[in-house]
Amino acid sequence: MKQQLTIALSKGRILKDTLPLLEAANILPAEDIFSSRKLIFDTNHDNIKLVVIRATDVPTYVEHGGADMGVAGKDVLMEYGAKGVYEPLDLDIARCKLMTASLKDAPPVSGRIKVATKFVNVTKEYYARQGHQVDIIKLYGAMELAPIMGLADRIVDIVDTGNTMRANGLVPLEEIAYVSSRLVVGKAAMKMKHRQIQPIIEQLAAAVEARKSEGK
Ligand code: PRT
Ligand code: MG
Repeated sequence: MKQQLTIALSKGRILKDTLPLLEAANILPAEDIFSSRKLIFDTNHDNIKLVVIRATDVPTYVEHGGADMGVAGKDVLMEYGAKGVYEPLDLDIARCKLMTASLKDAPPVSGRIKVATKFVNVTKEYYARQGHQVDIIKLYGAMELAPIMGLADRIVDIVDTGNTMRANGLVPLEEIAYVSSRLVVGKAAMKMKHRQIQPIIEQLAAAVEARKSEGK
């Protein structure tokens, strides 16, 4: 008998790059995810369901077994510090960098650096490794605004083209991590549902390779 399998997908910008990979692994939602307000979707397999949730909630669902596997950005996984999940595959989508940044002509900071970010854990760890004392200011969005308003000396945020930072008079300084989206699998699921999960990992890996050789 086939066991039920639930895959947690990050809604937002990762989703549209995730669906073609799932399709290449022959997992197709039964209806259009983008035009629906549902949170749970049937697929072309009786035993496979998709849940579409906030990116930051994906590791939580997968670690606690609310979903068996999922797709999340490395930034989100680093910040969550997921110990209860395996990360068997780099899906090579939604690539970007986690960087520190400051105002373009910011004078050097003397003493403790004030850093605004939503990546509190990653930021703490990064500056600790550099031997810097920092005060972290947790924000939930629009980190770019913080230095402009005098709230912080630095920010830690995601950079892709750099346009957002440039438009706000900021310059990226140091790269903390390369980010792309990863397939994650719960430790319990990997053990109990290995026969179902392993072929999906392999098909997704093949889809990632195919996409790479198309030069995407
Ligand atoms: O928006 P919400 O709070 O619900 O959740 P979220 O922000 O976590 O979700 P979403 O959909 O915005 O992003 C999900 C994931 O996409 C992130 O966790 C990253 O792994 C990945 N990703 C890839 C990005 C970007 N590229 C990206 N450019 N996430 C965010 N951005 C933002 C960035 O925060 C900044 O505001 O885009 C802006 C920078 O882009 P450039 O091109 O101007 O440099
Ligand atoms: Mg967002």
